[in-house]
Amino acid sequence: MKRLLLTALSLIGSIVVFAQSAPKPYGVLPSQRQLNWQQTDMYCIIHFSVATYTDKEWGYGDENPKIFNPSNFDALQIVGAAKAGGFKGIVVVAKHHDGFCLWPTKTTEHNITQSAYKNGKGDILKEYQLACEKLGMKMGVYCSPWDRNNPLYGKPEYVTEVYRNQLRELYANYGNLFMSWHDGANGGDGYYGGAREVRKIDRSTYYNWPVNWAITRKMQPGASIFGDVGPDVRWVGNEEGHAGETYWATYTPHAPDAGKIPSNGYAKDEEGTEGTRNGQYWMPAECDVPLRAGWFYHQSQDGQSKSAYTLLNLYYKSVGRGACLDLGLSPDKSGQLSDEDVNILKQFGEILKETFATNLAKGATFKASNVRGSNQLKFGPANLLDNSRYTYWATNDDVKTPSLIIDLHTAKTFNVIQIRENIKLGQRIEGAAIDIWAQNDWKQIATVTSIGANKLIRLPQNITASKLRLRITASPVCIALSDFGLFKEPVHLSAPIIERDKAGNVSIRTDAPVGSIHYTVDGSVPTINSPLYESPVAFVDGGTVKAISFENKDQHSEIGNAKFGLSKTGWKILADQTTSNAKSAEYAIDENIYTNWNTLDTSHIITLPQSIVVDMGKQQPIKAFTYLPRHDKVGDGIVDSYAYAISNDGITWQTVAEGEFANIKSNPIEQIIPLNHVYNARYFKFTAKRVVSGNGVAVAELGVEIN
Ligand code: FUL
Repeated sequence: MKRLLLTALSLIGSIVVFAQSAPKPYGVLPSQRQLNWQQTDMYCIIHFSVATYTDKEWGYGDENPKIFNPSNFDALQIVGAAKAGGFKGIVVVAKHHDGFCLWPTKTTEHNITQSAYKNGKGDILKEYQLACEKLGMKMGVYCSPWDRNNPLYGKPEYVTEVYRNQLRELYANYGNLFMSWHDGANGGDGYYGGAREVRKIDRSTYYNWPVNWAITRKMQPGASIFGDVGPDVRWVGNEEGHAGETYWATYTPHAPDAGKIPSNGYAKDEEGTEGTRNGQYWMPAECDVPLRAGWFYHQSQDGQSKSAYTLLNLYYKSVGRGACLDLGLSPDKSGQLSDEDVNILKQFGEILKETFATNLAKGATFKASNVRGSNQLKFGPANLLDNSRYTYWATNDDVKTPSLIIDLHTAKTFNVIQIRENIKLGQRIEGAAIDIWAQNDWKQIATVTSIGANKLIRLPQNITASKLRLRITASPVCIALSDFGLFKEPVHLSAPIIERDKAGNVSIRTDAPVGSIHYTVDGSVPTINSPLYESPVAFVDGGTVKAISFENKDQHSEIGNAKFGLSKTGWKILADQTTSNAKSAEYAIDENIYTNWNTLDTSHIITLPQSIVVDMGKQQPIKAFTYLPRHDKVGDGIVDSYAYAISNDGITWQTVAEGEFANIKSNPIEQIIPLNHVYNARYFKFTAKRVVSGNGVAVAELGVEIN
């Protein structure tokens, strides 16, 4: 009888165990569409349009469609290069702010049918679609809401008759899209059918976004909608390609002005970098960053593309923090990516493949401090190694800080640790630590402050261990971890860092000791036969310096490069001609990117324009001028409309350039403005006509290029 009772009890016990239900989800959850987007990890956004031919970042809208005439457009080359880089999709910029449509639209004349490409019979979108289908890549579209060409822009009909129909055409004709990208740059000056004026819109109401999103949902239910306010995917708040080290997929967007409703182009974007713990929406971040300095191709940026290892670093800071990486590619005038860019993508793809080919934790045995309901099958730690993002190790409801011992059985050497949560149950964990067993004790090697869909910890050096411990240190609820991995990134020598001091001397260094450093100063590729770097080199006139380091003749770093203008030695500010704050004006020519000529004032109204006048000491053949905006992530004082004048006596002036610095708020990189010919002058005057925000001007550096 007793035995019978015991058997019955243990039977009931095991039923209870098996009946143990899954943990209750925590907070807001991802939709299936968002889960699909999350698994994309990396994709590329492609900017190629009339601005490619006018060498601009933002076309004004007055471009003649005839200039769009690629001799060799090759969607397969572009999509193939992205695929080789490990990217799983592309987002095609179908229409940028200039309004030119790369597909034969019925909504405006300003489209590819008016171009010389294929005698007006071309359709760039279709070519991308076919290439994506052939190569098994996803495709998305970017259709700029701001349209500097369209005469109706600013009126309600632009949204109802033009923009929405453009979306409808794109959604109807180019297959299943994985993303629809809605830019936040909205309203401003433009051609607008010849009006050439400034058109301001109310960003919160003009586009009536919920109506546009309903069109996307209806026609492309699988497409994740990107925007400053999502609703599926948010902007990370910078164009540098990184999310916060602490990163939440949940987000509550806020308007810049308290009490207002946030919208695309009207949000506190900087909050997107980390997101909001326990935010109102599941709205993970996309980290967008161009491979080149700008989004469109500019010959002047050849040789300046981000290296494969720079991309790798961004990969860890985006995908490795639980966001997705969107890398900008820029076909040149021929309609293809440059060899340089193709090679970088290939190298990046190879490093990723090599790094993540083998999970060194495979074959490990786990000992968890707690397994939910003791149900090893359903909630046990073996689920961490089965390559599924959604099977998981979970604990009992009251166990929020469990630990897990990972026995690798033999010593393994790794430098990357991966941890993932099953995000179908929300983002739960707020802190974890990793220890290794060394000299008979546990030694902590890393900590994290969030995990989410993916967390890659890139260790500063290789670690060799046969036993590890994962400790969850903070979580409001029980845990649901889906993956654990250990990987080994291959060794590499990092590219030399090239700098120049105020006296015009270039020095080259590396992060760690190397065998030798070789360099060139004429833009050519350095090899082991190039001059050996021994001490700083005078480089007063400027140009491009490239350098490479060697460990031995077979093992070398990638190439580091830097472009310098004319050295500023002996330059002076003409205080009597510089508008206010002449003292801080020195900072604009001190070769220090962290100090600014700053006239911002909160106590009284500063009226623009404001000018700064520089005496270069002697006449110089000015080919181009450069402007580096402030670098401290503050938008106030960044100049977006300028005039540039030259003089030989500091009294009579000739204006030789005038225009806008496009996209400078989101991507505050150095602007290089070539003059229409070489001017010999001793003085130059830079005039800020308009700033993106704030009361006054802030300029990090001004420079001149003479070769
Ligand atoms: C920005 C745009 O203004 C840039 O030109 C570029 O298209 C980038 C991806 O988004 O907001």
